[in-house]
Amino acid sequence: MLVAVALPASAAPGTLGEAAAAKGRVFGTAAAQGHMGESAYATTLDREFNQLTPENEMKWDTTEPSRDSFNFSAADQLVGHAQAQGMAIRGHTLVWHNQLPGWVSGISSRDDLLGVMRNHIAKEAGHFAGKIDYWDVVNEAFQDGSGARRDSVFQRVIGDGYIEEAFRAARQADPDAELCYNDYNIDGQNAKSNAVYAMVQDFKARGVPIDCVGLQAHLTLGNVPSDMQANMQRFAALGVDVHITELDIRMNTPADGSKLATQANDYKKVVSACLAVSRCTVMTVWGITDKYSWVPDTFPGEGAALLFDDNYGKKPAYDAVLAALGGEPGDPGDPGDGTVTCAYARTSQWNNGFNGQVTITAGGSAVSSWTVVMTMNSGQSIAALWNGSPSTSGNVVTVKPVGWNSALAPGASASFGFTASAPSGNVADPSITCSTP
Ligand code: 9MR
Repeated sequence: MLVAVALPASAAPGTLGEAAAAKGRVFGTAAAQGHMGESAYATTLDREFNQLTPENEMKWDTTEPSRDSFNFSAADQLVGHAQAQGMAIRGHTLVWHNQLPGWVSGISSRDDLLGVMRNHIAKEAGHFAGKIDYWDVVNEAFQDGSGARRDSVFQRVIGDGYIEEAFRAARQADPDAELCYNDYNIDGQNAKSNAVYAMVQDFKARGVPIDCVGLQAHLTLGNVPSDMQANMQRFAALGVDVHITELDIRMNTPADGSKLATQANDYKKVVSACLAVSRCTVMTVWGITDKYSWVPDTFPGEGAALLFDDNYGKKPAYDAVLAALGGEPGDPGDPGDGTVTCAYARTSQWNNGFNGQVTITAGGSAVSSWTVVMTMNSGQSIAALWNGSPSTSGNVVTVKPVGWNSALAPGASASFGFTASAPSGNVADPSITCSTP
């Protein structure tokens, strides 16, 4: 007997992570432990990305808030999640002037600060050893414009040598992780990226352990450096990998169709430049959804910088990145393809009536809309219904969304409530089924 099996029309990968993997690359995102309880956040993370960078949880003020007293709990949770999902993990970051506790910035003795920095690296990189694929060992140590070293307690008190000391300590603590220098505004060729280039060249010549350079790529609309690929290529030629570590492309808000189209094209340029350089192995966006991006807090009036909108909807930039990676949209996960489940709860009751709430939850794929059918018991009728649009035929009430609660990301929920009038004493619950769209 022949069995027919339905296969997708095309076998092209349907998510960013799958598409990147098919090209031998990694596509990741920054993620925050504080949002992991939001189901659409975690589902989008798990579905689309195969690399995770803790957004703040591994920074010095979190991991060593007071001298030699370490707390890795939030980072451990993110690392555990990433490991369970088979994601690569970027450690971010061991030595940085920002999010640095006051007890460190107040140190004025060179020996003391060098000891403190080595201890921090030994304990933190040691704690995560074996789990981290890449470490941002030193972050943002150069100034914009001149390419001079940035003023920081490390630079002032230890001097130029602090960076290589940090890399040596990191190699000792975790010999298996790739060790990166990470910075912003070094995406194209300029005074700052020239200074980083000279440092990497010098480290390579002297055997200071460095394996990769992270181009953060916090970009603005329409401004992908035209020499980004050439810049990555020159770093690669020094014998290091190149990672795009914090990609986002911000615009003046609100977004509109034309800005989103420009943004999509910008994202495509970045991904294509990376794919053209064999040592550009990792691409990471700085957040999953525009809702939680750092951009509006730092640049008021700007935002909409990521691949998913506030409601986890895929933006044109998402489609452009997926296409640039060789993937194809239209696989499960696109609106309308998914299924829903629904749950009913009676929230209150009285002698001749009751209140109920129905919650509709999308499965592993997004849905564009949903329908709930409620069969009421004899003599019952709907007196009021909110957050849903009812139509009644006999004892059957069909409820559709009200617009804003129609589309659901994978794992996301919508609910509506109602008041039913019932004959005295007959407050039995309706039976409820739900479907898409
Ligand atoms: O996204 C991070 C945000 O939540 C923090 O408040 C901010 C504090 O400095 O750091 C943000 O992440 C930065 C990253 O660690 C280093 N490069 C620049 C990023 C955006 O500011």
